[in-house]
Amino acid sequence: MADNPTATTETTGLNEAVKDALDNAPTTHAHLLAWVREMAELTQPDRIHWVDGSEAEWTQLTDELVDAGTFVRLDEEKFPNSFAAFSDPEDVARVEERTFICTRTEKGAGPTNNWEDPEVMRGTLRKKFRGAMRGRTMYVIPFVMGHLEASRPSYGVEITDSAYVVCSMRIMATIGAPVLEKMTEQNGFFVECLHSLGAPLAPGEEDVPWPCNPSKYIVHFPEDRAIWSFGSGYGGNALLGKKCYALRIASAIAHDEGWLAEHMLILKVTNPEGKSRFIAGAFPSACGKTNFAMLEPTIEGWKAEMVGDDIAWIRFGKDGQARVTNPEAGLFGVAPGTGWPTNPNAMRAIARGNTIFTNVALTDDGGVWWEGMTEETPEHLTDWKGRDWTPESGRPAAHPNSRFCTPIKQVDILAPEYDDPEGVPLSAIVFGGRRKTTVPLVSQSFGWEHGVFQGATLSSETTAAAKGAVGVVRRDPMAMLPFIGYNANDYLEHWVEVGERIGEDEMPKVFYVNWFRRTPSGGFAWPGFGENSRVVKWIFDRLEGTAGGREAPIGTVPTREDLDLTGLDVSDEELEAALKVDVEEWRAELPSIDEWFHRLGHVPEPILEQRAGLEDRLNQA
Ligand code: GTP
Ligand code: SPV
Ligand code: MN
Repeated sequence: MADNPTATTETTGLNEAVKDALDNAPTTHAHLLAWVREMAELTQPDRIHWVDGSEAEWTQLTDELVDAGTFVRLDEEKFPNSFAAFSDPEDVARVEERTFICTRTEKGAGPTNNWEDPEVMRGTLRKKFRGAMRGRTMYVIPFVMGHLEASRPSYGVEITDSAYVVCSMRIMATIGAPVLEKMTEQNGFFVECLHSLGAPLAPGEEDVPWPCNPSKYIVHFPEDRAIWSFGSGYGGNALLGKKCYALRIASAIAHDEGWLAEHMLILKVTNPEGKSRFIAGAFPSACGKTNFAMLEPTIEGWKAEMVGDDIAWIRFGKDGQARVTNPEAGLFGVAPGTGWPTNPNAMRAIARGNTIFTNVALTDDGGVWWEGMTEETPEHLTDWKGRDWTPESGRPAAHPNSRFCTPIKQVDILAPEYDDPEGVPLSAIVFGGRRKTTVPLVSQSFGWEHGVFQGATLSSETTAAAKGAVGVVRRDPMAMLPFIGYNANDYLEHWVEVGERIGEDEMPKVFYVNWFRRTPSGGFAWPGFGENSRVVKWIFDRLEGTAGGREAPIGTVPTREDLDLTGLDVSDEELEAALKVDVEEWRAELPSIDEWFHRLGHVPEPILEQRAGLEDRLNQA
């Protein structure tokens, strides 16, 4: 120590403000206090702010973000209490190639995740985080995913140096003083979520509106239930309660405890007789979950309400009944394509205000705009990069992964059951992807294992929700490829085992949809959005045992007569293209399924049997 007198002062010493914040912490939770102190010693913030989640705190932070140039305050009449943020152009989406699952063995992370030894990774990250919060405030956000009144609340604490993250977390989760109080009282376990932008400020150095670091690490330690995220301020990289906790860490917990943490929307459907059912849907990122969850039925007498739009925790009662909750309190929705004609429920929620927009375009009168928001394109905008924009600019005004972050309570079709800590009974699981060919509008699986096979081989064209090429077909098991916090083979095995444990009769029925199939001339074969209620009706009536269907090699599919097409404006060619099961197209699918299974390496036997069964049925067709 004597040789290196600066070691204590510079790397572990804490300034008076920080010491004070630790000594006067609003909690006696010993583990939390010790962890915050240790992280402060590592990251060296100028100040610590214990986030209480209050209105006054929101006002203070949003004012500061406006002053810093991170937020633009929107017109108070159009979007009350709402702000637009613009990220660094290199920090616009989840970074899958920089996302790691650090289990003790490489096998633990499996063939689909990036892996590093946890001790090696902690060493690497300690270097990255050392001094990373210099010149900044360390915010400590106590939060709960799901209900604070749950029998075992799912606590987390995010430490972050981003006020944008604090404001976004306040929308997306239940945060602040009430959570900390209960967590302290129960001495509750919490998931440690450490986040830094990785952009320390030297004394006197001027800040930028969107600090971040080109070197990014989104790291999970599932065995320790801990998350370390470095370098990005955007979405799922930084709002750690969402993908990192409620999917990656929670999926590992769910595997240990016998339940499912899934990338699914939850929809409540009520038929004209007043009977309600709940349906969950797993579609990959930017493939229609939020829109399906907020569907406005176009058929007489049917009602749809929303429970969740992105994440579902499915537990099984003693009676075997699957019950599902949405652990989130907000929507972090894709802006482009969200408009009055396609998703009026989202537009109404946003118009209530209290919303943070990121990477959308600004109108000249203090509003926001994105492609697909209105039928008419404004004549002049400021694009997401802050440049003048006109329809002649020849580039999108909003980033394709631009988002709105809005409290879920502002959704006026929110089902009252959203607030039930026990969750709602789940009748059906719908898988879906973005496929131009092959996959028909809807099919029903022959049973649980066949449904697991459909999910395991779910495929979709990639989107702008993650960095990398867009439009490439990839397999995305249960829409969870980027979010499984352990070995994907074990994950599939877990799905099979849950079905065996609960029994076929009690399990939700499984369907597979595709809203994105094209006609030979290139347009969408199916109009989608509200018209998807026709598919919902078929699914509902299949559950009731009242809808017809024909057995195709891939599952039971509706004929035209089985679907309610009253008043639907589609041509015969379009309908044919949407519904067709083309045996040749499906045969061509087999090698790519085999390639995928080869990559997985240890696909559970029942799923391989389903693969063989599909081939047999295709050969007989
Ligand atoms: P994440 O939030 O990334 O998980 O996305 P998501 O699955 O919630 O997707 P979202 O509902 O936001 O839709 C993504 C894009 O698909 C938007 O541009 C929508 O307009 C478009 N989309 C959604 N549903 C349909 C549909 O039924 N038909 C067509 N053609 N497009 C759709
Ligand atoms: C997704 O990509 O599935 C999202 C957006 O919902 S993010 O929160 O960035 O993961
Ligand atoms: Mn999502």
